[in-house]
Amino acid sequence: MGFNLTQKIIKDHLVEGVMEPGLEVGIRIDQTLTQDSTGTMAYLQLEAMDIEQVKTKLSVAYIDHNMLQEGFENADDHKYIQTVASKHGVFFSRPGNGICHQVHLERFGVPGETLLGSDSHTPTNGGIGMLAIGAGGLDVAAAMAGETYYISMPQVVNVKLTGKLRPFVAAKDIILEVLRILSVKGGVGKVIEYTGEGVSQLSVPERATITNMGAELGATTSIFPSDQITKAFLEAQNRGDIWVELSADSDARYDELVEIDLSTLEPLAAKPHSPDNVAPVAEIGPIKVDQVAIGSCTNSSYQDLMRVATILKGKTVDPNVSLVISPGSKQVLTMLATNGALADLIAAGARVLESGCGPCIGMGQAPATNAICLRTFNRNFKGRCGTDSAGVYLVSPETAAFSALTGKLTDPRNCLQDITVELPEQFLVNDNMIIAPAKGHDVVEVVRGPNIKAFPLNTPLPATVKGKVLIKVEDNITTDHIMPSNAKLLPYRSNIPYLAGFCLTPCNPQFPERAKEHNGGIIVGGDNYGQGSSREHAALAPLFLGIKAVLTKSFARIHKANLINSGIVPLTFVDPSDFDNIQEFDMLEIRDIRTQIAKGEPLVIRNTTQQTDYLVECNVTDKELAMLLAGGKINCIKQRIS
Ligand code: MIC
Ligand code: SF4
Repeated sequence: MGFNLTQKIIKDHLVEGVMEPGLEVGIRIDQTLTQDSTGTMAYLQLEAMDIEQVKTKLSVAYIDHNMLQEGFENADDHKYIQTVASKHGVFFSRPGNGICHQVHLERFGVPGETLLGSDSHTPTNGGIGMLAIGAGGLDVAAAMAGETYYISMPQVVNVKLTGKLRPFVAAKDIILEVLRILSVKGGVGKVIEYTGEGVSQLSVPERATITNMGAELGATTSIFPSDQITKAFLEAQNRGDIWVELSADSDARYDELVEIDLSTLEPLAAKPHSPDNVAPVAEIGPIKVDQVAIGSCTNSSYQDLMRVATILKGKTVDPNVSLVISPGSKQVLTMLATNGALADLIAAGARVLESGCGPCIGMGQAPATNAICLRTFNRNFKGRCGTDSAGVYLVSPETAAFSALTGKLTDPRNCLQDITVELPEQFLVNDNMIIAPAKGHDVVEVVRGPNIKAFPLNTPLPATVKGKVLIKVEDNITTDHIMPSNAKLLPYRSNIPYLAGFCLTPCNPQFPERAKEHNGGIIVGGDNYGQGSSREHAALAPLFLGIKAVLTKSFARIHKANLINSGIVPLTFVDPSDFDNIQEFDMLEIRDIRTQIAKGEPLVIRNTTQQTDYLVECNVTDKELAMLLAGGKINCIKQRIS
């Protein structure tokens, strides 16, 4: 039996373990990326590991999230990242150069290699056949230090694309269809691999739109083969020399098959407030729109924005719509400026922002009260745009652009206009905003602003864990709920004591106070707890507040890893209906927890308030167990070194 592409790349990078789904495998990481909002923490952790130069083939530090500089904090963090990167052998992509995933795809990604990034949308580079995985900053720091990265060997889902997309149906509609079929937790423990004749119609940026939003499935990653289209893209980026042909063997085995006939797809939208709440644009109907935002690592490529410019050329945005456009990279923006498309966008009334994440992470452009927004982004969680009462619909750039003109959600198929945009044979390549690291560790002094505070470290797991249920939350709680991010909070990503004051406040504004009052405690959650971003702040803030364990029906992958890295015990109900019996403020006690979790069998939690017991599981690997016992990954690494 042959191998699928995922198995081939894992096999090529296997350091430890057996490639059986669910078993732990250790893989070598070739490249890492960080961005600024997770990067400060990652580099503080790298410094704590005491290594002079990173051990990867390539590591890049991007500045793309914290671009508003209302005070000194963001600019200080940029300086810190620039200097710490230079000192440790990491390339630095300056603010203005673009969104990490887009720039990495253009300038650094290599088919067949592994990439670990401190951002959940790292799988974007699966668009050129990389095994690209999102992780918490500490895991990325460890990979930079040369440590093996451990994952559970994923199941591999074959998404077979047949048929041909009809005009005005976009790559975004393909991934929205996958989300409709599999849901936001359908990808947990899986890699989504795209095959079939439909693949050959998709350009690399279109493939990257699909792998990018695979993050919303909760998948470990998503990947496309590396073929002639990949070759042409890399050649157009002056990087043809790194191309290799990669695909699954013809007799490859997959764990699941999803078939999508592209010719049956129509323009889709994910309705508020979840990326899997998908319906056809035609069925939702012409709802009035207040804001249209085009950009983000999902849909801000040259091809995307050229299509938008073609639609807007010579027209004017509806008087009741605010249209904002954030180009994905300096390469994209410069090319639009050079060929005149930027002038078309500006003339039509678009508000053009600098290249970066911008409104996608609430860095400005918060919409009006009760606004309806169309965004080409990947997440529409409640409040993420900066306005709690707003409703965000996720759509393709084509749907967004036509709707910006009409002021209503508009099915682009109704607008008879040719918007074919081919990829250029040559992109405009100018890497002058990427700074190579210094030659030598000692020549650089790391600059630290006053906003950078020490990160919290846990203590070894005690014999008994006891604490009150401080909060009980429903299914699909996101890291945006656990550790909200917006223009006001992002500047404090290197200041956990400050951020902790906002932990879980979208669910209950009293939570931080409660945690302080009760000297910490336990969080109870539903299914898919911690979906969304890779931010380890969603574990570090609870750690700072004294959270000892999180008990849920199930966890999202990266958040569970971040809890373990912080020494917070992740527990799941054996019988999910026990969730209904627990009340906030119940006192839970797990006796002899160290021995109980080491046995790998279900353990008993005593609810001393209600005088009942629950059976729960602590589903962790041996390595993760060692981290929990030691009080987190850093303590574990320190123990090993000493
Ligand atoms: C996001 O899209 O939520 C972010 C902001 O890019 C996060 C990273 C972060 O919280 O800094 C992600 O996706 O991992
Ligand atoms: Fe940036 Fe948004 Fe992409 Fe996150 S999802 S990396 S905030 S553009």
